[in-house]
Amino acid sequence: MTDFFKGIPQIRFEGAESDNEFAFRHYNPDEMLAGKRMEDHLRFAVAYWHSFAWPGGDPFGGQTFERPWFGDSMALARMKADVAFEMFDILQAPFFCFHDADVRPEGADFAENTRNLEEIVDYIGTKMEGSKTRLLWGTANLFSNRRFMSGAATNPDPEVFAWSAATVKTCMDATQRLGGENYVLWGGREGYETLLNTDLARESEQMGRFLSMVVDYKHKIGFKGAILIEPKPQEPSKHQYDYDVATVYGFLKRFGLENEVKVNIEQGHAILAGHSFEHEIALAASLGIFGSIDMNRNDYQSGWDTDQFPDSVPEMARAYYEILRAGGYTTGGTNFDAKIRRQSLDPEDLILAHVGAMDVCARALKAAAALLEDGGLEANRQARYAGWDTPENRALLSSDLASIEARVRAEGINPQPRSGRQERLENLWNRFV
Ligand code: XLS
Ligand code: NI
Ligand code: NI
Repeated sequence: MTDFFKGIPQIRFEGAESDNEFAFRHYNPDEMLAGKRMEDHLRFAVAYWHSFAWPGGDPFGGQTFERPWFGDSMALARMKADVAFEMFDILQAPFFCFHDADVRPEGADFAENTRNLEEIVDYIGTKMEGSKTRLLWGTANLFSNRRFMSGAATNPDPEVFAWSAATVKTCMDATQRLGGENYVLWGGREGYETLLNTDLARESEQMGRFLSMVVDYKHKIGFKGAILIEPKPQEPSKHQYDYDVATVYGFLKRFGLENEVKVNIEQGHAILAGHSFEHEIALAASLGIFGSIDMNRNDYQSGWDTDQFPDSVPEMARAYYEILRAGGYTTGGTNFDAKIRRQSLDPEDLILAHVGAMDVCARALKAAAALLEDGGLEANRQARYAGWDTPENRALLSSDLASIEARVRAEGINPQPRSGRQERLENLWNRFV
């Protein structure tokens, strides 16, 4: 036991009327919604990096947090894990997610990195035996160390490609060892700073080969989870190849991986790409590649990927509506890829950020589930396309232009526009949210 969270009680559901700061008002794990427990719908995960590894820096200033586990030794890495599991327990978090670099100190070479990782993964494995918290996903940090400054899989230097491939193998092993339900690839530096020095054709070939090797290795070790790509349009690189869901889908098709790899969609990344969060989720679901979400929010004025905790129920309700409509998560979940602000120094801040965000998501989920149960939106959607239900009209899609022309003339087809009813649907939406 560390004393970092001393005096902070385990958070329990007390209902909307509670004035206890350290309680859930809406997140009630056992409450049944649309045939499932709320906990099993939401599948919350804590992100190790933001909560335990981030020092509080921004582009103009360094560390603001002083945590007793900051430093480079294995002993401190174990203390970090102790604190992390204490927080998981306080929150009763069903899942967590991590990068290799979040949990182990950087070694002098590849062998030491791997040794450090294996040792700490064993330690985390032991902690998990005494905890309800499971691993939603593991991943490799292929962007912080200076060796990755020109990319990982897309690096012009084949030695960086090799290092990255070897590192991903060790991280997939670690994820497998801890029973992870997914393995994520976020290509923060898989992109470019300037086209003046970049060979696009080569870099995308390298990235395709890299991903194919990841999929092959998954099958080789019998990893049962999903491989997920996390799209983001830019930042830190000027242009990132996994720009958005549509771009990732095209990439997967090109390399024949569309049935092997899904996406992990992050709220802030969707916004950076000029989309809404629900757009990215709905598109992924329609393409059959929806996997999981990184839940957070951007600052809409600064335009950065500020990774704040979500605070808007109406916005999150749109997202959960699309997730429910897609049938809910399978291996995925709601990972809080979110960090407290650099002025939020207290241990309480860390806990209450998660408590508030879990409540926001729970409210959004409840609204979305009620709306889906009401059925009004879906009935309207169905009615809007009902014309396609007749055999003659379905046949249009397997017909040809000349035959269609003949039919239009013969039947005197003359379409009459019908209302899209948008405002009526928005009114319906607002009755539930
Ligand atoms: C950064 C990404 C990162 C991934 C995991 O913008 O969101 O945190 O989720 O590497
Ligand atoms: Ni992000
Ligand atoms: Ni993310």
